[in-house]
Amino acid sequence: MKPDVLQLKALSPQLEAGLEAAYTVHRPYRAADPEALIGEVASKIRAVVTGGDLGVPTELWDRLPALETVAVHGVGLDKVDLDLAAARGIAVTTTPGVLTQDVAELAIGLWLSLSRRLVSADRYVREGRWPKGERLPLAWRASGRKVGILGLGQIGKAIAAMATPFAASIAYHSRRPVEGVPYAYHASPLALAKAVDVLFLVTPGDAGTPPLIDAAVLKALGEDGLLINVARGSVVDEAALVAALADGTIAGAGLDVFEDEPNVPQALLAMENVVLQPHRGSATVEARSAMAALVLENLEKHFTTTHSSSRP
Ligand code: 8YV
Repeated sequence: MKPDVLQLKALSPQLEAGLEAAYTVHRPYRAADPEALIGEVASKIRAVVTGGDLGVPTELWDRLPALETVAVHGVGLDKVDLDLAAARGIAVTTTPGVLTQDVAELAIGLWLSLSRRLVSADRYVREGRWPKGERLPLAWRASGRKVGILGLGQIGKAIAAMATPFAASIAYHSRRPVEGVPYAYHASPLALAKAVDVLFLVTPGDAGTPPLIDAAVLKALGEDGLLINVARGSVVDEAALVAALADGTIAGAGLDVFEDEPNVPQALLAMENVVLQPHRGSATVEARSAMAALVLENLEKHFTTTHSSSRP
């Protein structure tokens, strides 16, 4: 009998087909009554497939007594209760390595778009303002800026490597100094913000702790400072960020993630000094294809090696 899998969000056709081939897949997000569907199948669900952006809603754990594994399509674990999973012996897997370059590229892209005003200049052309001779403010040179990276993991290191040809210097803050890197370490997000012009956020989110980037850090980044967030909305005090962008405390922001996705604060939509993306860091053909393969591999490993003998 195929194991029963609960898929919590829409995923690529490649991944959905792979899931269907090996499992009995239940998709509450597509059901007319998601609650009723979960109620019907909950007792037999052995695996949950979810995104890093969505995780596993707190109330779901208790409803899934037969749950053995959670396969995350992504690398973020901030919305998966790892303590609870460990206490119940539930294996949690992610898709590391295959989206590193893609998220780093988007971060660099946001920086360049913001500095060179690519998105607002594109709007200027499309809206027919060029022939009218309307004024378009000058952009800023990206090269020669001091770059800071909050979170020097795999993606942080990839951003540092990609930023190297542009940057005057690269510095970082992580919980601990990272061995063997040529970048200056700062002991806190505040110290890092003070020292740099462009601050990239790539640190894991943690909704349970106060945001690392608050009004004081934004003030330290300063009026010429740019903030690029490809991590999680929870890393930033979003209200403080909106205020800092509105009153010129910082110059601009490139944002791929938000506190309450897919809801983006209305105030940001009207600002020219922001570039906004709908959580697209890993959204390339290449990364998503490799992520799909890895989710299937992680599930297959679980069901063929770990548990096949213990279940009928
Ligand atoms: C995805 C992510 O957008 O890796 C993560 O944690 O947030 C992203 O890669 C998401 O997980 C896709 O399902």
